[in-house]
Amino acid sequence: LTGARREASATELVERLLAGERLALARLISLVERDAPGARQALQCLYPSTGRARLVGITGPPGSGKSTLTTGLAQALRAREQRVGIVAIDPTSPYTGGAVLGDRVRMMALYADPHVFIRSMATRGVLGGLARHTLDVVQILDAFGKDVILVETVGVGQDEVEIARAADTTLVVGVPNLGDGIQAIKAGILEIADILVVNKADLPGAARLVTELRTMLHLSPPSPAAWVPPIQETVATDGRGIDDLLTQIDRHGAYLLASGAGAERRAGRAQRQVRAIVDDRLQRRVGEVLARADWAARFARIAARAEDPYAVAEDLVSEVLHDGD
Ligand SMILES: Nc1nc2c(ncn2[C@@H]2O[C@H](COP(=O)(O)OP(=O)(O)OP(=O)(O)O)[C@@H](O)[C@H]2O)c(=O)[nH]1
Ligand SMILES: [Mg+2]
Repeated sequence: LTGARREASATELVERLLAGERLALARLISLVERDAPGARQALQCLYPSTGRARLVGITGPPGSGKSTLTTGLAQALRAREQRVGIVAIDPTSPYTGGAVLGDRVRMMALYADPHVFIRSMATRGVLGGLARHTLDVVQILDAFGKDVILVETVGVGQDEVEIARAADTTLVVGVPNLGDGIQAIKAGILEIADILVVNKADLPGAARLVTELRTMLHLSPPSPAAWVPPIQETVATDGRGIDDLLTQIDRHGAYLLASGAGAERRAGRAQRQVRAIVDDRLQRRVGEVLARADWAARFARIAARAEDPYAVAEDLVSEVLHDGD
């Protein structure tokens, strides 16, 4: 009975969300983040209403100015009357405090705007994959009617790279004189950059970083070669370069459309999403099967060399696959 009631409420939330109710949006996101009952059904209901928003990933080393840049981009997009969603995968989110006053003032203006929706997601305590949850939240914002969704991640972990890979356009943000800045950019995230942003261009060393990045692009040309990532200098704190950055994002969007690379990218995203859902369900199933006490004895037998782990794993797999739900 409670199950049925919950289902009805998820369906009702979906209806209210599609009617444009912000409160329903926030509640549905919470539902999905908690993996609450009805969440999957709600996402399924929403799916036909998604696919219109442009997903822009903003990644880079800690403190490079991603949040400030995201704020600036959101403001510039609002000036073009675009509806904006922001998802910050951020252990120390300046959106929720901790930011210096100047940053906070800029963000408060965004918070007051009814056409901007900001969600910070904690990296810890997330059940299942962070990447999967982020994509779910993005889908909800998409269905709600956001034109552009900006996703900020610290470009360090595998989850973050995974999220960046899911974007239509990925910005990799570097800053001059970070010491290991160029290293951080090189370490696997340069290859996912559609646009390289040299932020804090007001600081000395910006021109040098631009030169270094240009050299790196020459040494390892991107594939597909049809798109060479432009390098855009910005000063996120005063808005310099933001409009040009937006122009580059538009250029990349046009390239994705004209070349067919966009459709390919989205199919790749769909494949990873399906795999993530399957992985998640299998993990749960394995957990459920393992929770039965009889496995403990078998593990002890493996330790005593009375059985081998391969045979036990085989039995576990067949139980996971054949045991009814
Ligand atoms: N000088 C200068 N400072 C900047 C610029 N952009 C951002 N900052 C400052 O750099 C600091 C970090 O900015 P954030 O936007 O929080 O950086 P972040 O990359 O989001 O940081 P994390 O989310 O913690 O990784 C803040 O104090 C900003 O005011 C810039 O263009 N020039
Ligand atoms: Mg940040």
